[in-house]
Amino acid sequence: GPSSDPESDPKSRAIAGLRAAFDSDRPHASDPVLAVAPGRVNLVGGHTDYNDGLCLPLAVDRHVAVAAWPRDDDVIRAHATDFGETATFAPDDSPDGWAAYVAAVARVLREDVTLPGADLAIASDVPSGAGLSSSAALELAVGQSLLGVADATMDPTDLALACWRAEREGVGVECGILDQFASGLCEPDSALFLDCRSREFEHVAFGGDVGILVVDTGVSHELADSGYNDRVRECREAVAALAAASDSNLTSLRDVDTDLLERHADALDDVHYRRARHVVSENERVETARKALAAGNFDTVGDAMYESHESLRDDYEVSCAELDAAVELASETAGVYGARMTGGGFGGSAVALVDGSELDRVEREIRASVSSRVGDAADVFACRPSGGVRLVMSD
Ligand code: GAF
Repeated sequence: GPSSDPESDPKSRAIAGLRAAFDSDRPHASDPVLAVAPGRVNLVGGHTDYNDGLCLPLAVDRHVAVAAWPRDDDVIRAHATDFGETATFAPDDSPDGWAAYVAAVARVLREDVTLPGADLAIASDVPSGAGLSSSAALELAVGQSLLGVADATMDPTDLALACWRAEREGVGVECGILDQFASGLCEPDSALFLDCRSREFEHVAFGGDVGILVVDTGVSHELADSGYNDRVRECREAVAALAAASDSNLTSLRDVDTDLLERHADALDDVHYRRARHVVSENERVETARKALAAGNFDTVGDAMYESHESLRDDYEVSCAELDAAVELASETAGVYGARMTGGGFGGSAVALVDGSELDRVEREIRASVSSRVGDAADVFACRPSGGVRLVMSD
């Protein structure tokens, strides 16, 4: 597989890419700084983060790696080894495409930290557009590498928040903190229970042997072009209507429970009612899954995942035929506790929670029918819950 092939290891590719792109015109004596940040799946808690709600992600063992050398000016040159492009920009420039993420992270960090310019090379094995948070992984890895070349440190929560601001301000997606916190703060062999209102979190170790399987539908999504910002707006409108109807100062759907929602259902049209019902019920499912995960009650976690998928499909309307097919296929496979779409939706990936001792067989079985059931571009891979962003030795 890809992880056993040194050619495809993002760390080695980032270092080789850095030397190939930049060493010839500016030889370096020192070893580069090397940072890695993971992609993520979310076990349950979809579209709750921007509603001040709860979620339960874990980091996957797929990473964006960034190798970096400091410069003695304030210019950043960034080389994307995976598509052979190099972008060069000064602090006030606003480059397009992938470089926008790099520039946005540097700009936000410079508000708090003195950063020199840097030469960077980026390599990734997090599929992009697959709902696995490749952009947050890029942001966190770039941020950690820039701190590394500056010899600066930052509280991991502050780094995650800086990257979240970079995504919102630099790229224009009204996302919540889920992806940046998952890529920044997860620990191996556990999920991250995250309260997006207080921003407090807890590492939830699995109470038994479970595996994680990702089914990437191959249907690419682009958050900025999708209905994502529409959903953010619909939730805001639902909150305003419920606040008026209940004559209370609730400020987000986190303040709404099933009881309040049902009492004031008349204040909402059908669409806004269903959007709110998804968020309110999803927060409850996260609480349930968190406890069940720690206790080893994986059937309960799995049920919460299936219910979450149905709610995202029917009430929130962010699924698609390929995601539904992936979840259905997983649900028919022995050894699977539960499955749901993960990420923003409208394409991307589904995640399945699997009996750890059955993971290889489950992966083989799902792989055998994934192209006929989900689509020709679909891919299946098992992953291990891994740690968040970190600096690693570069040799
Ligand atoms: C995307 C967003 F970036 C996250 O903030 C989150 O809302 C997620 O969709 C849905 O849970 O990944």
